[in-house]
Amino acid sequence: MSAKPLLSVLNGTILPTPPLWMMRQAGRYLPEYRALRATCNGFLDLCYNPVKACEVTLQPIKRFGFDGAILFSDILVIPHALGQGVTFETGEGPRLYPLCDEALLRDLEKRLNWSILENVYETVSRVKAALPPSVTLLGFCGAPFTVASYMVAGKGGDEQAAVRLLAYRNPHFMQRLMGVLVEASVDYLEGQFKAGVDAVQIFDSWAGTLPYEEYQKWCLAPTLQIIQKLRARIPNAPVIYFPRGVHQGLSDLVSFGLNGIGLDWRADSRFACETLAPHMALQGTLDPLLLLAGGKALDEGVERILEAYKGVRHIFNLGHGITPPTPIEHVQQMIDRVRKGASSCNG
Ligand code: 1CP
Repeated sequence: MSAKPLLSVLNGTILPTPPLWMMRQAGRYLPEYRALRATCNGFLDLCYNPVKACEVTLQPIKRFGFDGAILFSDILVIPHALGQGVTFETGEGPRLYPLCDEALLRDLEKRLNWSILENVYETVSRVKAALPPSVTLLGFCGAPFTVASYMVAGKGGDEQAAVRLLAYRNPHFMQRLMGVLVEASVDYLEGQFKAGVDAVQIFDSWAGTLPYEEYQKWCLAPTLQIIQKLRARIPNAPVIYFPRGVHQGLSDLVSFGLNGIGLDWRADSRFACETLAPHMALQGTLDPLLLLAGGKALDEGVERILEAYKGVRHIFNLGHGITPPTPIEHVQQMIDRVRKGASSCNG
């Protein structure tokens, strides 16, 4: 067996016990995260502090022994590095200076704050040096549509109406914004690979808000460009794509050369195993609310997923990020359930 089970599943191996990590595994449900967070001025300060960001990345690995460590950062460091004003207000989520005209878009093309990302690459190097060799280090970025949705609205929520409206009213502007974000994302992911990540995930958290044709135009096309341009620089770079809320348009992805697809908690496992699994690893799909609920419902939910994805390349994960009120005992319960009998199966 490969030294890194998660990476080997991404590269084609079927394992009897799926490797496991959790979206948002470094975050507010962990007391050690909250303690370290309290020592920082703001959330972005933490993202750009390689010593602290490294420590936060390692926290869930030390506590739970996950098979994957995801770099601690945020999808909104890209707009910030391009020069857009970004702040995080406690309890309110991100706030950005809304991108509303050509002049602001031209400013972004200058990448005025780009060198700040060197801090993120340094975090990657530090994590790489500290991780056990069996743990896969995951980098990430937001997909252009999802990042643009925050850049245009200035915040999250509301089914991201502002960016959808912009795409209808001014597709030319939207196309230019996508171009800026594709180039920025490729450079950013290349920097992460050069600093030591083993694979990357592209988060398209708002992809499911679009009608099918718009999803093809604003989610699939730019994401495919990122993958192709990235692999021209980092051959065979392993990539996972997470188009949250997309169901009808998933089969389009079979020709993308993806290593993995992130499925949310509503995914149809039979469709995924029949149509997608021959082409890529399937990642997911536990409902984060089942993890919050715990008890027998959680045990049964985990068992259903293990059964549904038995015999295909599967990476156990949630269908979206863990919620802050989730008790850590529930996380341990989930892990124990997934790994029961693992020593006799995975060697
Ligand atoms: O003060 C805090 O601690 C703020 C909470 C927080 C955390 C822990 C935010 C603000 N971001 C993060 C870390 C983060 N964000 C990671 C780290 C690694 C890990 O998973 O452990 C990652 C991968 C992200 C990615 C991210 N940020 C996404 C994509 C995934 C998803 O959840 O859909 C999105 C949409 C964001 C934007 C964002 N950043 C933070 C918040 C609260 C939000 C969401 C706002 C909204 O609901 O629209």
